[in-house]
Amino acid sequence: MNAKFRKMIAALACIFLFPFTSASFAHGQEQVTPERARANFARPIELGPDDVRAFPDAPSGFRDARAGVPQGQVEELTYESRITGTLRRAQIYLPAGYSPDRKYPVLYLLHGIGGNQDEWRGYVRASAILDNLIADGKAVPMIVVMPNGRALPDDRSPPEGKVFTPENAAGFAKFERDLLDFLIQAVEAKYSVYADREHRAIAGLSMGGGQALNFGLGHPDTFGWVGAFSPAPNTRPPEDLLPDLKAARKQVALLYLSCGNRDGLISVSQGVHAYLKQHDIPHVWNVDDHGHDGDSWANNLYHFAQRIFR
Ligand code: FER
Repeated sequence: MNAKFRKMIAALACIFLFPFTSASFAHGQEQVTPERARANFARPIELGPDDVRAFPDAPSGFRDARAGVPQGQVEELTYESRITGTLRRAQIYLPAGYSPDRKYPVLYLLHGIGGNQDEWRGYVRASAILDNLIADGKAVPMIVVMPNGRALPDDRSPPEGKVFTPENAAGFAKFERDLLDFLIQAVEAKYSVYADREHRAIAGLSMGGGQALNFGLGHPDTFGWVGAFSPAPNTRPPEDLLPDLKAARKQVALLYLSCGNRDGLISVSQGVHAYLKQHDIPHVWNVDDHGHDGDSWANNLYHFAQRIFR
């Protein structure tokens, strides 16, 4: 092959492959389409020396209801949002023995691109995880708010084929103001909670993991504890996540990042970890042996919930 021809092939490869390179991927601003999402999930997984477990998986039964363990209560909160112009719904986990005579810290727990306010409770079984941890004294009694992170007038989970669309993804970005201006106020008006950054955590899975990083690190005065489990390509570029590195070093009580080593989206969190490491931002980086699935998210909620509010 002559040199000119080879150059032409290289140029063509650049044009066609550019949308799938980590540079554009990491920037998270790409159009969301089913094809792009498929390509993102199918990215080759390259593991580096840091991409290992920080913790073993949870002991078996950690997300099953256990005999003798008092169960928290899950109820629905409705709140008015001027972002969507609708009455919105969130699931609220109240720890066993919840009493308005005490004050509780609050974890905002966000779902994935196809999910809704029921995903953590249903698919992941977050309530049982919290019940068991709290009963064992391994987690502080806390309120867990599981909102619908798709801030659209119609916020139902889209039908198959409409999940990876720019419209659906836009709802997850709009949720930032819904959360900050409407949901938090509604939670703090109804429940007996502490209302400061030391007692507010935000975490999420996949699309919700990207939201937790974007909104949690973007609003350090609001959230002291941040967890991102398998964050999706909606994650802002690492250098935009933490514009004030000095403040971040001081302010973030816990920054917890995890992903499965079988998850095609792992390059998103690898990019965040590399940036945090480069800039000496203390964080947990837990790479477990799961995929983009509930086993990883349940295990990482188990570890994250034990490390917040203390
Ligand atoms: C993408 C692939 C996956 C994407 C989002 C996701 C924003 C989200 C996955 C999930 O929430 O499970 O390209 O683009």
